[in-house]
Amino acid sequence: MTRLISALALLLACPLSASAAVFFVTNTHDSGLGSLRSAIDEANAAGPGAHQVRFDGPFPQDGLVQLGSTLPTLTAAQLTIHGNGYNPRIAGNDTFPLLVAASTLSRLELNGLTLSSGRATDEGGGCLAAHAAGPSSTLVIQNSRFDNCAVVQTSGWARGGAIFWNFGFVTIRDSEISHSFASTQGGTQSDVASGGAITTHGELLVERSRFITNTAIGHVSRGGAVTTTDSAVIRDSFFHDNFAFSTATPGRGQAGAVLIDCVACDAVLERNTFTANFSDWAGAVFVRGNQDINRASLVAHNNTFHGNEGALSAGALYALFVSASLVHNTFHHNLAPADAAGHVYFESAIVENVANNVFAPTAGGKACMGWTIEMPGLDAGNLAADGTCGLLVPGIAANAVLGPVEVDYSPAVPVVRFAAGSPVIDGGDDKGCLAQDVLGNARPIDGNGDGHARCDVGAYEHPLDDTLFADGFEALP
Ligand SMILES: [Ca+2]
Ligand SMILES: [Ca+2]
Repeated sequence: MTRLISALALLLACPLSASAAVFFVTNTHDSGLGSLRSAIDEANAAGPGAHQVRFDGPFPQDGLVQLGSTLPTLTAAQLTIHGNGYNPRIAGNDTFPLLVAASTLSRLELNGLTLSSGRATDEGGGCLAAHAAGPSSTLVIQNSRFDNCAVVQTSGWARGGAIFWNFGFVTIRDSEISHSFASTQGGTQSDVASGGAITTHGELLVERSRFITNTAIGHVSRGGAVTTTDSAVIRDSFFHDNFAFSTATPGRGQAGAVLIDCVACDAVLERNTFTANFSDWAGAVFVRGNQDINRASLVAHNNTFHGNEGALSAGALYALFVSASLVHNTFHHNLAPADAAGHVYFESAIVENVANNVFAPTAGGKACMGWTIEMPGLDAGNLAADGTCGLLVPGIAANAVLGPVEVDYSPAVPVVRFAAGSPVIDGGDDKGCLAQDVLGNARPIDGNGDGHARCDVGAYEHPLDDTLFADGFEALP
């Protein structure tokens, strides 16, 4: 035993990271000593260990690394590329992908980088591609931006305009993906564009991130910003102006912002806001299990859906073969044809808790449509502007004039705020009251000044002295 303990002590004294090495990027050159390309070559050749490519002085603040070709394929088993506060901007010229990972790479972290103008012309990933990523591989993106990244295919699948990570675990934190697109130009059912910003077939975690103006465009298009075929947790994030646009007639677009398409997986949406996203089916979010006995679970808490459009149906949310819990969501001014679902469409869905949601007026279409199996564990505190959400649970009747609203785009996650006097304010049911609202503020607050702190309906908990309408609409940052 003593010998074993001694051996363990020796192991602890020589951690595996002892072989880790740091390679510095000190200039903006495309190649040569001190360049990003050279540092990646060195990391690839360094053998086992958690290596790091790190920007450091005299690399200029916000320095632009203008690439003339794809960077060396990432072959190190574990690699971090760290901007180290210099905010390096790594750019292509719209003709080649920027970063490609080999199957040997098991963990990649990008921290504090901006990547732009990458183009893939194979399966996907204009700025970061890991076609061969395995089921245990990990991608972590933090404090980074992707802009104008794309995959453009003449036919077949186009997956992940900015990022295609085949399998494994993907985490995106405190980052932004914008103006990226997945495009395929064929005209058949097998020409599928997926995930204008990212496609992964692994588990996805997104926190405090923004997805702005990303597009999937093809005969079939799915997930204007995000497509995953495994479990996903998306929280504290903002999706605006993403499109899944189909060139087919009638349209075959699904999920303007997020598609979670899986068998028996878990979809968690917490404290997100979806505005001005578009597709044919599900203007914002589509969650789909694959059959009745393998339902996906959907937990949607404190989300706001405003101004999204489903050209055929489901202006905001489509849930198919899903077991769903909806608490404290705000649906407002989403759009679909008059005989279709302006806010939500539930099909063969088990509806569990439905509490403290506000189904405010649509911009067109009925608030709720579809076919559900009702089994509410909790049905309380919902407000609806029309009577159609009795589909979810029969207790939801048309019950309120909810009053005017304003969309405040100034928080990182924008909010829909109702005017003073709205029944939304202090109108919730305490049984369904979540501890925080969409901004992470504690509930409940006495929002109507009667001395009783009660939970509001919807995603936002209004303070008593809300400055609503005092300063007009905020410009989108
Ligand atoms: Ca309140
Ligand atoms: Ca009150």
